Amino acid sequence: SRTERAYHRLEDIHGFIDYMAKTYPDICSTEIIGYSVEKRPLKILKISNGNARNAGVWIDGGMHAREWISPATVTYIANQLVEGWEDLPEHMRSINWYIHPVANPDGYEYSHTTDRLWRKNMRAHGRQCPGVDLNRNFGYKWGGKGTSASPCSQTYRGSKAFSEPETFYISKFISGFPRETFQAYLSFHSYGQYILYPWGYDYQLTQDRADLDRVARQAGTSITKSTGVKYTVGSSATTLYPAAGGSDDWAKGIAGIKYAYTIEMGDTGRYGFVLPARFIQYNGKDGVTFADTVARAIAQGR
Ligand code: 0X9
Ligand code: ZN
Repeated sequence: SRTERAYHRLEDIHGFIDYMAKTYPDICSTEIIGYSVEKRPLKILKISNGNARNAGVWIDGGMHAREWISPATVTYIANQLVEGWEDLPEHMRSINWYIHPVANPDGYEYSHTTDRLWRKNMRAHGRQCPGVDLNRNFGYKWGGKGTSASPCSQTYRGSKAFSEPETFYISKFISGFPRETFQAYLSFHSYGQYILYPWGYDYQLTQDRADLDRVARQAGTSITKSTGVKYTVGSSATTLYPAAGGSDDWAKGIAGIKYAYTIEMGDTGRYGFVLPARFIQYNGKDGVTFADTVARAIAQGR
């Protein structure tokens, strides 16, 4: 089938999710896990062979409004999983996939209509600047390094952990499952071509750093083999900068999800956030390779 070469508005992405659930009811279903500050639905697509005992993998995109390649990549992954389901390797069909392409729907729409480089959500603060950085609002080491208490900052952490519905409902949804359910939490961002693992809040590393690093490097190698694109692998704080309150740290530190990654998609800065749509296909393929690698690691139980 024809590959789309355009960035889509929220309505279209949600329409795609609904279409998937309608067309492939045996493996797809949708759920609204909550509503954003401006009351837009927080909509996810579940893809599964129906076995409730499967390991779960959470994938989100669009937490930062201007990172348009992220929802595009996540939507591409969903499409490849569903359209190619019968031909997928067993390790990918025995995962329950939970896919949330636009985690910041208000900001995403604002970046289309008003300010292309908008990052945060659309929380109003009276006469002060609007917006909370959702990736500083999660409840692990909230308020630490790389976060700001000023509403006008691009990295404003919010008034308290999970003050924002967009982060609160993700944590609520995941916390509603038995603790062993989710084995991976993949958060897609841009840009820079990095595969990052905890911690983000500080330079320390996790006990199982070797596992996180090995799977990340496997993914990086497979990606380079398939599209030629290179990703830099390392912990968030050491590779990028320390920043507390990220979704990945919460997934690892509180939800107990083993494979917690933030993937910074392309490019490395030529176009940055304003990446032309002709690059969607490369990024989409790389996203699928990443999901494949993580699913394989889960199947191997390490
Ligand atoms: O700063 C961020 O939130 C992410 N980079 S971005 O350019 N997309 O804004 C990196 C987040 C890495 N993870 C943590 N710091 N926990
Ligand atoms: Zn981001």
